[in-house]
Amino acid sequence: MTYFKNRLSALETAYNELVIQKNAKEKLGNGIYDRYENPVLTAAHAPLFWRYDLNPETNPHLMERFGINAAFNAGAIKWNGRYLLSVRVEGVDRKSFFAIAESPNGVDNFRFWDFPITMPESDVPDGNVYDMRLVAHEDGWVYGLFCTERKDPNAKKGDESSAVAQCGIARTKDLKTWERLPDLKTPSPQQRNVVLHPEFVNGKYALYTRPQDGFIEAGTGGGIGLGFTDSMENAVVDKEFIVDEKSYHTVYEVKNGQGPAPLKTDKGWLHLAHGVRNTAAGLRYVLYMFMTDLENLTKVIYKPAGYFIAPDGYERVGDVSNVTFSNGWILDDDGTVFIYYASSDTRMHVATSTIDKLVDYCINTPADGLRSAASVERLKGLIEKNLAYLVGTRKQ
Ligand code: M1P
Repeated sequence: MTYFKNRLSALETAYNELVIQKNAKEKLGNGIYDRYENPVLTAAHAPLFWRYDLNPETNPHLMERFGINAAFNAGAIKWNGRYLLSVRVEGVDRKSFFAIAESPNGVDNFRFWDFPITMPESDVPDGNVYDMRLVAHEDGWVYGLFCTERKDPNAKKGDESSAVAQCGIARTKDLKTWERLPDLKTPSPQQRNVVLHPEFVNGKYALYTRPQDGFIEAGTGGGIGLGFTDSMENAVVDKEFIVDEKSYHTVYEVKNGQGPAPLKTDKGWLHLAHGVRNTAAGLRYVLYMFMTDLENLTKVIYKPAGYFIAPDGYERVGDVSNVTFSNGWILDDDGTVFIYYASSDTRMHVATSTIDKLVDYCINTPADGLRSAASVERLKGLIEKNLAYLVGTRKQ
């Protein structure tokens, strides 16, 4: 009993120290956004009463009974003045589920609600669910669109890894009780990273898609698509218009996918997405940004070259190393943008910026010239401009 009490007390101390830990901006940064010193959520943020049987009679060794492996790829929403994340929590059994974590300020003190989300299943049970995007649509519902993955019914005998990914859809009014709607139907054999646009477009719901041939490979598919459906209760997209293609020798040459729903600005819709390229060490996932026209959602109007956020320092290492992934951000009334991103399929971080800075970044960062020589010309242009400016200021 002494052992149990001492161990529980030590566990509680460590947990409480973790969840009240303050977060501070990293020094200097790049002027576009600020990273923070600590992750906002990790597996260790899961409450002790999720992980342990706390009754000494039934768990005298105070062992974990439900291990949590990771907390990552979270959707985000501001709700009653609080910053909420719909976190992809992954158990040691590799199954993901969703749980809401709440913070008073968006950068620290995130705590999970007592219970995870009970996501109703559809007619064909989900094998695994993950990466939920939360969108408060102008129709009055909050939608959660996520990936539902099931074993490929056509997998050959002995093939235990082929899967089919599709877009699961649920909606709620309180983030507690969820109504499951039928999965999205599209012409593509596989779908991940489907995101609901927050406004109606010509009276229809608009959905960003990611048509893909295989479970991992984009194949002849790929790119961020846009399609329309009359209803979310039986969502059907007949045609996907490619908004942003994958392209050779870029950070999104293998595949890409929409992050959270885009933010509306007076200069256009601001998008955060992930791009994937291949390396000798495997796939590398980075975040990038672009803007689309306010009227024509398929028209990219600004797209800075390269990545916006890439794995840095300890972010590079995790269950799936060299990955940054985002499916949630929050725009505050004062223009602050909280960008929630996961590193290496393991933990959640925040970066903060403002809507003005992000629009400036998109408009004034040169686009990818797609050739080394074009990059050199662009750099020379900046150097010449700066040197002329510096000489001019010295003369004054
Ligand atoms: O492991 C990296 C990411 O891989 C997938 O993303 P995509 O569909 O673009 O390949 C997803 O499984 C995602 O959850 C994961 O973070």
